[in-house]
Amino acid sequence: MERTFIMIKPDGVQRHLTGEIIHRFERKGFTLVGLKMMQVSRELAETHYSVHQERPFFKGLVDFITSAPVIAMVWEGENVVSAARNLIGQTNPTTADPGSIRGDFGVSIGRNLIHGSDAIETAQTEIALWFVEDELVDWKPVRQSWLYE
Ligand code: DAT
Ligand code: MG
Repeated sequence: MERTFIMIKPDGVQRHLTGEIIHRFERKGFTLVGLKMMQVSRELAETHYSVHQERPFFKGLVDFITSAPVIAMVWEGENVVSAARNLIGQTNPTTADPGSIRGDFGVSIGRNLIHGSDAIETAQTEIALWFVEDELVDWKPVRQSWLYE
């Protein structure tokens, strides 16, 4: 089973979309294996977004992510990394498909509500960055045989 790192950004938390977002991942069929609310340090935000450090939006992005609490999560399921990116929608909410989280709730790229790992390797790195091993729970929901052949 694959795992991915998902973070509800400060705008998602402030707009009280936490339940709505978690609901979408649960209904889809994914399993929550880790969750915590936290105030992100500058150091963690800069490390998490280090691939973007030369981009003009980097400082604004780090300011934003550290401006108020976030919800950090790990979700599990078959192909969850790419499927979660589909649930989330394109980076810019203006062009994100209706039905996706960003398409349904966002209007600007700098306030796009949620982060999801972009590849299996990135997911492993991000999960290790945001969670320690004993914060993640191994469990098997009883519905599993109704989700997978
Ligand atoms: P994603 O979050 O879809 O993986 P990304 O990795 O390209 O997108 O960028 C990380 C975040 O940086 C993105 O969620 C919002 C912000 N961002 C990206 N491009 C931006 C831009 N042109 N202006 C402002 N913020 C931007
Ligand atoms: Mg990205």
